[in-house]
Amino acid sequence: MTENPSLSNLLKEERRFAPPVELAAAANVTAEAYEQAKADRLGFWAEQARRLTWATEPTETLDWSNPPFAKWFADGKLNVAYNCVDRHVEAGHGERVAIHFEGEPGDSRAITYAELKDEVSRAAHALTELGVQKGDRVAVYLPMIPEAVVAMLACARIGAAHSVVFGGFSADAIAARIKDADAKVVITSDGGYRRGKPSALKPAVDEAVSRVDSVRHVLVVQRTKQDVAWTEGRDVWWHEITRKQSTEHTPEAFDAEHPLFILYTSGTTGKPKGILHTSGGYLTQTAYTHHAVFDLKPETDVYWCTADIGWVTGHSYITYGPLANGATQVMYEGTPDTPHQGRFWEIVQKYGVTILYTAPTAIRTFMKWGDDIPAKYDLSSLRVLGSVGEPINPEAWMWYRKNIGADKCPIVDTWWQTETGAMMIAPLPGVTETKPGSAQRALPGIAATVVDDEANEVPNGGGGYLVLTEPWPSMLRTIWGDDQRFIDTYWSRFQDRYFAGDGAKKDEDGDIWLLGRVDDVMLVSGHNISTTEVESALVSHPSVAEAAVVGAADETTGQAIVAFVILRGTANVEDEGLVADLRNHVGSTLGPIAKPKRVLPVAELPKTRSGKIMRRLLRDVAENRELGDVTTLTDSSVMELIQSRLPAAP
Ligand code: 6R9
Repeated sequence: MTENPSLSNLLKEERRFAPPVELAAAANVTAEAYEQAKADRLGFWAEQARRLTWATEPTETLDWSNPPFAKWFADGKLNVAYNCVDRHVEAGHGERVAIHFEGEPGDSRAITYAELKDEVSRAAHALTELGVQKGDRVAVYLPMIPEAVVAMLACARIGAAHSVVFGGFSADAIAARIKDADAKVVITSDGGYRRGKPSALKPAVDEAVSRVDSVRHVLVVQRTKQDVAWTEGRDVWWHEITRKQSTEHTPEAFDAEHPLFILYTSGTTGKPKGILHTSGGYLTQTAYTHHAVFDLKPETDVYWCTADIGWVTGHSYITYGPLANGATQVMYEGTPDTPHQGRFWEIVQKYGVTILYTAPTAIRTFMKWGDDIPAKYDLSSLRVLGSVGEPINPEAWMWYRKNIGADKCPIVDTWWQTETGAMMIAPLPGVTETKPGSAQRALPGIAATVVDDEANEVPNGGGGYLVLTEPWPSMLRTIWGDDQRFIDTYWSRFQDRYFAGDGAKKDEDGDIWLLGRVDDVMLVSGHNISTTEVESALVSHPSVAEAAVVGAADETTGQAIVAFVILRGTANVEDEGLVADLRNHVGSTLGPIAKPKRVLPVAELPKTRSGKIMRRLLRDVAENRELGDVTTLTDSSVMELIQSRLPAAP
């Protein structure tokens, strides 16, 4: 990418936002943390590990004697569930609400830490009764209901690794994950509420389980009370088995490196990778980053992460980080437009949410729906806003700040991955002068940089590949059952450095800007162009709410830029002048080389369940090819919709 350094710096963003004075004055973490971690990185993490309660305090910090297989805090022992629940009750916070649950139909439930402790204990006994033992795997396929968190913590409590599968994934996807992890028990529900209707979950599990041999029991939470098929002897109602268990359960201490969970990343090709996370290092970094990046004050904050539990964001920033920190959080079951497009803001107002963590895909959707919707609600409780999942376009960032954050809340754009386990690059809300669209700096204790094809670090102003240069506590330990694939995928592209698979650039201050997946980078007339920058240029046009661009094979230029755009409320899809206008807008913002050859207005874009645009499917469309694997798509009808709108290639 460095052959054309100017092209990695197409987008110029000059806006700057200082941290709010009051927040900075009382911030959990100050600029000193960077200095401290720089002076003694391992000492810094050893200190962060003391946020946790250990049954045996670790004396070792990092064992990197067999890279890339790391061990963190290896001689320490702890119980993760004890850290997330019991210790807060023991510290006198049993009456604090852990979870304000808001169901899609409008039912709600507040669960205190004391109640959560009872529920987790009962569920832990139930799993033991069903034969689950330390070291086993349990698959979890649930909607966004508190039992999802309880199930994860119950597994952690008895030392069984959970493997959460997005509710709504197909029987195929569930079966493949059960098989790969050799799961003994599956925890599911009759169904969940989605878009105003009960939607069944158990049939997919029944089908998946019929195709594998390992599963002995299916534990079924009753949520919608819809009819379910029942296999006697195998299926067990959650409420029936947990009801009869004791609320007292002694947590066993496990090694810091004991497996905590496996989470599958879809990947673009090949079978999904089971990313393995372990206990002590993972919990240390999720707890620290949740404390530092959100400035969490557990006594007064009401935190809300809108992610699904099936995404790593739900694991690290709904279940583990916030609960390890004793936070009060909101958990919402449904979609943002049920029963109306103001549902999120109604929830912020109802619970007085102070910290909101959501994804660019949601923010762009809210932009499309219009400013007047959030304006109807009292959002004045908010003080920190977070973003995760994709690069956030500067215009979406500005919209978020202005319309949700009243032009005062700092935005923390957090870069990380399933593999990294916790946030890696993000501003600190009381320290960083933020820049719209940039995740900015590696967090204290984290080492990240940008390198070129030859692995040389690029100077400020240069672009290339994002790499992590030192091991970190919450790093994946391997790919489940496939150490070689772990080495090949992440540690072979650049020697001794972790290859994240993302393109990135450094600006003149050395701040990092993420440019999208390396697989998506376009090569036009010999120039590398990032999808993110062209998309951000399109989104900066007042008529565009969302954009996805791909490079499609082209006889003259190698690849040509094809842009799919979702227009804002009043813009007209049939307006030929608008298409020309959008092409010119990109040309004048980024330069003529970045001007899309074709701009196609569409109603929807193909996305994964975590909201990431699946550009490879759009590339298939743009090149008139048959569609590749669509199993991780949220809604498969979207592709038909796009194809039907497509004029024949010029
Ligand atoms: C947490 C999560 C990881 C990939 C990652 C990158 C993209 C996530 C981002 C971001 C730019 C951010 N990504 N956060 N890109 N800025 N703040 O999303 O994990 O689902 O494994 O995806 O998501 O491309 O490599 P995961």
